Amino acid sequence: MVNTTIKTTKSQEIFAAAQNLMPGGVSSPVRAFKSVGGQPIVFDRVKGAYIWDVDGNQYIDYVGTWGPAICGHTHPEVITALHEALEKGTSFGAPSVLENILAEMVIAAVPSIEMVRFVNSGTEACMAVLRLMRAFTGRDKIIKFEGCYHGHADMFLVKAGSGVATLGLPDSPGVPKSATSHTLTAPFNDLEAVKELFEENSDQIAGVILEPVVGNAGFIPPDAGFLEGLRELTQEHGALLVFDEVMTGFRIAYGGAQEKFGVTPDLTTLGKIIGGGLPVGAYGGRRDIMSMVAPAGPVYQAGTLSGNPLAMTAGIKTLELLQKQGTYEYLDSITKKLAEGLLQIAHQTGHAACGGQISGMFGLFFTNGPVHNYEDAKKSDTAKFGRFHRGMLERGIYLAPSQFEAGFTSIAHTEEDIERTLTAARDVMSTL
Ligand code: KE4
Repeated sequence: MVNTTIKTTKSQEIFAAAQNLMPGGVSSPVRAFKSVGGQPIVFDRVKGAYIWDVDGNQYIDYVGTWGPAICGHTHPEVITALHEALEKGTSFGAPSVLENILAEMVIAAVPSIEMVRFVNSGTEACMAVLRLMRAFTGRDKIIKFEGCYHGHADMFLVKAGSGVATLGLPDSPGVPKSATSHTLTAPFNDLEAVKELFEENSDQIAGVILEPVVGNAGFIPPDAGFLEGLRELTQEHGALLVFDEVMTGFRIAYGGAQEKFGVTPDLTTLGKIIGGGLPVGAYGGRRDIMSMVAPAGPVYQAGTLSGNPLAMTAGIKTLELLQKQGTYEYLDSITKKLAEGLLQIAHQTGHAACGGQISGMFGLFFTNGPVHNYEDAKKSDTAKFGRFHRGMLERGIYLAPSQFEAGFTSIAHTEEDIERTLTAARDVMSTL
């Protein structure tokens, strides 16, 4: 039996104090462990595939600060580059060559992107891309998919995923009906539903935005033909196709899900990995559309720290590291071993479970499945997921604290880490 008692005294003290200072004691809801129960862990430091809490407990980290740490935390080459950049300043609020360098890398990598604008978060990127879609087409309505999360801007908080799904807040208070009246939703992987929405709202739909591989309702890949079908439908109706690759960008493949699946959208949003762990977001796409963004065009969007030298530096170095030969083959191989191992153990220990992985992104649902959309995902035994999460935490494995999130590996995770994780999973699942 692996040691199953961890000391969390300091975590508890710090989190208790935090709850008096910040709503829920956190800077982002999903961190509060609401859907998995128990005491959130307060962390102190990270390195490679590992994270340590304030009580000194070490964990194998499969959250990776929600995706950015694909090269492992505090990669020495990223840290060195940041030290050098720090000496030259933390923010200019003015053009820097670093923005050119990262922009060139993003444009070279992502099939849909001919021009790009940097912002400070995925939420900002999605907000801006929505405004741009509407300006370019002169139409107001958009289609999003149930369970997909595109940040916390009002117009997206309709049957959203991630923390919204976790907290059961599909339509958060404070979001006026006027903000969401143009937001249409359909089940993920349901082309017929999208066709109907276009027929019912012909010539009014600016575009379709989706996570090409869903990570915010748990891990849900596209069914064969789904992305291609959306590409055809949007072209047929004069609407735009937007891939929100904030999570999948540079993770599913170096060129994102659009490279992996060979479907090129009109616009793409990015975040997470392109900032190497510093605050970043980006949106980009066809030159004729991006040329509408101020000051080149009339569509306004701005940001004090957009393109800041530290995020650009960390992003540049991270993408350089990802270009190394064999990166994505390695990510796919260790993550496949993890995902298949978890599934096999779940079935061997008598649990209904399904899941999968693509490259360094994976998921496990406690339901028979298959899971094609958010309704299917919601059939999962979230209480059992909570017990699984806690049991793995007690054995030194840190998984995303929600059934409605995806898991992430990095090039720093080793075969031994995967073996240790599967040993812990067997221990936990045999007692769930
Ligand atoms: P940020 O504003 O959190 O940088 O990005 C919003 C966003 C947009 N689009 C996709 C596909 C995303 O996954 C995200 C953010 N992802 C969540 C994790 N599911 C961030 C974690 C959190 O909210 O604390």
